[in-house]
Amino acid sequence: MGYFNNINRIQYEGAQSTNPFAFKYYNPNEKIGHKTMKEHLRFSVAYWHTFTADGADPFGAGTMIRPWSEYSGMDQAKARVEAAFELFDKLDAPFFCFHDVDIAPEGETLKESYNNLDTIVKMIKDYMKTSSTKLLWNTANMFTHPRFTHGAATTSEADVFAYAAAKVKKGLEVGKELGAENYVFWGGREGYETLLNTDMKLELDNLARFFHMALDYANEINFTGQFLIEPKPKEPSKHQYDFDVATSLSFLQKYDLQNHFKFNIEANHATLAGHTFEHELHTARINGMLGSVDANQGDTLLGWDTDEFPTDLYSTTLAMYEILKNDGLGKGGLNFDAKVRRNSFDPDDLFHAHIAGMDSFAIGLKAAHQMLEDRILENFISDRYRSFSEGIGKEIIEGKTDFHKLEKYALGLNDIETKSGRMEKLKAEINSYLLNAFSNVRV
Ligand code: XUL
Ligand code: CO
Repeated sequence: MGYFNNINRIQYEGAQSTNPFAFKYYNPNEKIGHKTMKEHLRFSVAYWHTFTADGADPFGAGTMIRPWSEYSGMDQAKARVEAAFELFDKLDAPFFCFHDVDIAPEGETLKESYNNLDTIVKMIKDYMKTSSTKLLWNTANMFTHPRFTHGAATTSEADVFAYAAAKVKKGLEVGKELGAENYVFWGGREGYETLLNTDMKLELDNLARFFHMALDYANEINFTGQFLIEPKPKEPSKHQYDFDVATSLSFLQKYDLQNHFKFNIEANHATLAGHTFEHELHTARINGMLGSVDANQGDTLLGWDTDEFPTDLYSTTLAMYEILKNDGLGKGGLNFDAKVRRNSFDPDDLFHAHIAGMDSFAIGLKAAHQMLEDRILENFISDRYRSFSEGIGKEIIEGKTDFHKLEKYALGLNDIETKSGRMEKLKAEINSYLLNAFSNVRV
């Protein structure tokens, strides 16, 4: 007995296929450069959106038709595990991710929550013995329960800080048990609503204390996963401390944490911060801090975190460009922190959504790989900055100038020549790479 009985294993059928339950562009074993698509893309299914969420929004009840809805409590949690591994297998998903409360219901007490978690973790571990799907990361949900209303590590209540520490301690133990490649910290309520009641310095100092204690405990139990911070500027907090990569990086540097963390970059969080997805990936990359990706997209007409499945090929191309320039994601992956729309309520939609996301990143990978092979941006950029590799520019770079010398040089200048930035030409070039990525797979 299965949960998705009408669906077989999703196969790559190529761009001509009209089968909605087939990959058109994602061909797991196809080599792009020195790695297969599967190795480049390291796709992951997010447990919360796909198995736990019911489609409820602030204006209406859940809509999702799910074969496990007929159960409740721990029975439902167990049914979800069965369904999850069926879906992972049918998509041949290399990874999955979860929060503690996605997989097991919270009990009346912390002890009871631990017991529920232990039961489900044991079940997941059994499934993982025969499944090829691994755990990309797990995390603790420290934002849903009312106790976290003032935050978790940045709360005004010491008891809540202790409770949050216990949840992360348990999360690291669970991560170790299941062989997690990473552990994620997303500070949903680590921020403030108003400065009128907030001791920001104490809250930030406490957040750093919390991270140091988490690192100490990971060392103590020999948890070898990578620690990731997932920046987001707002929602649910009005102002979240991990606003974006640049802000979070300066926090990590101030508290001597930068060598122990990387970033999990989410597309829709980037746009909420007023950045592009590629800006956040780029900022992380040039600082050696790009760890993993929550692959989704926002809606330009809506100002909140819509978590749509990624289908914008321009964005997946520029994202894959950054990831390839980073020489891949290492222990990280492309986690679909994405949900089907409230009115895409059939179980089939879960497959359509993942197929769409996987195909979109496969196209992005192909286009970006070719752009890099041909060095179209690299050549343009190195030419654009050529003035810094000769003459006065070279002296600036080599530290051989000062303001006296530069002033003397500037006084001797008659005409300063500037060159065009050629943005439109570059954009048109990217379009042709995207179209070629399509036509390549058609032959
Ligand atoms: C919320 C979000 C989270 C994190 C994990 O916007 O992205 O699901 O990815 O807590
Ligand atoms: Co996320």
